[in-house]
Parts: sequence; C-alpha cells; structure tokens
Amino acid sequence: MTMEHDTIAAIATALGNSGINVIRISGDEALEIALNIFVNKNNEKVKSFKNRYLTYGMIVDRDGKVIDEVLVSFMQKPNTFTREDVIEINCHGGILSAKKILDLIMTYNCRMAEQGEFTKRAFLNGRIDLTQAEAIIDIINAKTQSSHEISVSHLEGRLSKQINELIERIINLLANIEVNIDFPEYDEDVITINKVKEESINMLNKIETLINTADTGKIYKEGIKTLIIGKPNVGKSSLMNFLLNENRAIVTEIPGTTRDTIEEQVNINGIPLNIIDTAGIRKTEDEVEKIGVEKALNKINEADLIMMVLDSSKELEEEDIEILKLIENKKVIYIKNKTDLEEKLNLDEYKNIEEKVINISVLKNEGLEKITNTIQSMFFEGKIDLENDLIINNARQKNLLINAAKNLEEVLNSIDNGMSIDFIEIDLKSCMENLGLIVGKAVSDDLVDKIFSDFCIGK
Ligand SMILES: Nc1nc2c(ncn2[C@@H]2O[C@H](COP(=O)(O)OP(=O)(O)OP(=O)(O)O)[C@@H](O)[C@H]2O)c(=O)[nH]1
Ligand SMILES: [Mg+2]
Repeated sequence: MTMEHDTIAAIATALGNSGINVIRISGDEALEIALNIFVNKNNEKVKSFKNRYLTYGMIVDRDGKVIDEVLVSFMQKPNTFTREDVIEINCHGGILSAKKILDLIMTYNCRMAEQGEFTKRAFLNGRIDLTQAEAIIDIINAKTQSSHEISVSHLEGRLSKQINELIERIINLLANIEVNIDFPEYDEDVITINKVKEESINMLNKIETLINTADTGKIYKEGIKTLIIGKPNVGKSSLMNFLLNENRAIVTEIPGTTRDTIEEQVNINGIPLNIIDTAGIRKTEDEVEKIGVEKALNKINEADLIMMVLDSSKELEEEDIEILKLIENKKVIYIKNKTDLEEKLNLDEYKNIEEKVINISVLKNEGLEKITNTIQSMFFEGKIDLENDLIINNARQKNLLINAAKNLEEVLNSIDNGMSIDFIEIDLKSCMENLGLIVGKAVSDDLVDKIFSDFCIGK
C-alpha cells in the first residue's frame, strides 16, 4: 500500500531519441532532493531555487560526478498541478540521462510514481475533479481533432459545471422538502410537489440531452469500427487502400488474396474510421483462407458499420446472398464496385438494397466521395454542434447519467401515483449521488485507482 503523501518521481516524457526529457518530482521532499543533486554553473550547491524560474546547472551524483547538464524549475505549493511542491528537471534527450537522474533521485526519500499518480494527486487534492482527470487521459489519447476538442472542453470544466448545477438544484429541492417534513403545519406540500415535478422534468430533459450525445462522443473517441466485407475479388482491398490513401493491402486478380483481417485507422473529413479489410467470404478447403473467412464473419457482430462490396461485373452469387443475410440487422453501406466494366449484377430481387447502393469504380476513381457523404449522414446528420454542444465521451459518465435519469423518472412516477414525499426524497438523493460520482464526489478508492491506472507513468 502506497502512502498518498510520499514524495514521488518519474520521467514525464516518452523515452527515445528526443531533444530533451523531463523528470518530475512531487511532494514535500522534492525541493530538498533537487538541492542535493544539483550544482550551478560555478559548480556550487545552491540554497534554494527561485519559485517558478528555470535554473541552469548540472546534476551530480553522490560522488560529485556530473550526470547531465540541466534546467531545473521549482514550483512551490499550492499553485501547482499536484498542489504539492513540484520540481521538474529538463535534461538532454535519449534514454540514459533521464534514467540515471531518476535512479539518483530514488536514492533519496522518494519513490517511483505509479501510473497517473501526479494527476491522481491533482484530483485528490482538489485541483481538478474526476471529469477533468478523465479529460486529461482522453487528451493524451485523442486520435482526432474532434475528440481532442471534446476533451479540452471537459478539461475546462464545462461538464463539471453542468453537473454541479444539477446537483445544486437537487439540494434546493431537498431543502424544500426538509422544511416541509419539519414543519408540516405550514402545509406547503402541494407547492413543494409541484416544484419538484417541474424541476425534475426540466433536469431529466437536460440529462437525456447529454446521454444522447454519448454515441457521437464514443465514435469520435474510438472511431467507427468499419468492416469491409464481400465475396472474393470484388475489390475490398482496393477500396481499403483507396480510403487509406496508401497501398496497405495486397491487391491481385486472384480471388482469395486477402487471408487475414487487416485493421487500420483513418480520418475521413474529420470522421475517424477503424477500417478492417477481410478475406473474401466463400466456402474453401484452404486451411489458412478458411480461418480468415471465420475471422471476417466473427467481426460482423462487433462492427459499427459494414461496407458490403458487390461486383458489378458479376451476377449475384450464393456468397453474396449469404452475406446479405448475415448483415441484415446492421448499419450497412452497399457498394457496387467495378462499374467501369459491363454490368451483370442484377438486384431486382433486392429492391430495398438496390435503392441504397452506391456505384463506384475504384479503378477509375469514381463515386468514392459518395461513401464519405453517406457515412457523414448516417452518423452525424444535424445532430451535434461540436463547438457548442457538450458531448459525453466516457462510458462511466454515460452510465451514471442513465442512472440519474432513472432516479428522476422514479421521482415523477411517485408524484403521479401520489406516493409519500419520503419516496421522492430517496430518489432525489440517489440522483444527486449518481451525479456526484460523475465529478468524483464520494467515489470509492478502488474506482479512483482504476481510473488513474489508465494513465501513463509520469502524468
Ligand atoms: N475493373 C475494375 N477492377 C477492379 C476495380 N477495383 C478492383 N479491381 C480489381 O479487382 C481485383 C481484385 O481486387 P482486390 O481489391 O484484391 O479484391 P478483394 O475483394 O480484396 O479480393 P480478396 O482479397 O481475394 O477477397 C484486382 O485485380 C483489382 O485490380 C474496379 O473498380 N474496376
Ligand atoms: Mg482483399
């Protein structure tokens, strides 16, 4: 078990061939340790560092041997990221300098920081709340501009502000109810109940609006899992390569070219796609191909979007029909490729599909923009204004909002059924607790540990 007030240290930058690395120390011993291992340009120990200034000098080991040339900054508590004393040492890049300095620091009264422990301290010491801490992880991991923007708005505290406002409103309602329970002779029951009802409806609307943004938030964060599927040789890998704008997958005229699934991420007009090219679906005796086909079929369930590729120059075959059946209940874009060749495909028996089919020729570079337009309208049509809407992009937060919404529905049910005000009070309190958990009020230690363990070391 680690103690929250230990002094901790870690290398905060990714180790590799970089220009500089940063070693961070936080805690009561931070300043003392830095003073012990540092000498200035005259090779003298210093008595202190000026708060929030960079000081040039050397790090020397216990025998006085120079390890590296550095810039040291001292940030005095409480106005620091962790709200503790923080030292940051900028040393030269590469792996060795930073590691040697960290090893030296470890010989003092200090231990290695756990993953995310600096940010965890920022949370535990009240500098940021949980939505902001989660936003920091998401900013680090953001793969698209949009996902980054959403997380920055959370870091600024926009989500916390809305949640805290809701909590305030519930506290007011509870106070009203308490007055009623304590002084029943005032007989303001009806007024109170009406107010609770009105407020609950209004708050429920707000929460539902937030919940409705969660699908979009998830897509921006994780990308649309897009499976390219079809019988062999229809041009799946050609389409994949076109979307990626590189020759990632092997393309040949031999049916059965792609054996394994190939997964890549791409950003198309700001829409993040995780594209998976698959082995052409057919019955085959080839052991390797068979496994590939199995893999492709298994991926259907977990896909957010299926791109079903058909070959315009071939008649509809049993394999096509089988795939059409398998994807019946999924979000599908039907793509008819090779429209540069003489058309043989007949979809008369599949009128509903025919209407939706997008005609393309990867070879001639025709019709491909229609695919992106379709994705855009399928997933984002008029729903979200990234700049102004607050978007949920975290499953934990979404689930708590769903619970809070259920609590308010219960409140409204109880009112409609003329239940005693005690019931209403209980559900309002649960709602308040669920909202509180979003921003990190009364969250369990285990949960805090779990959330911060997703961070990298040194953050
Ligand atoms: N005429 C024409 N040929 C195309 C077009 N798109 C792809 N092809 C050709 O069709 C053949 C098969 O393309 P692939 O992209 O390998 O097809 P696939 O669906 O990945 O095939 P498997 O991996 O075997 O399942 C290649 O010879 C491509 O050059 C197109 O729009 N028109
Ligand atoms: Mg292929």
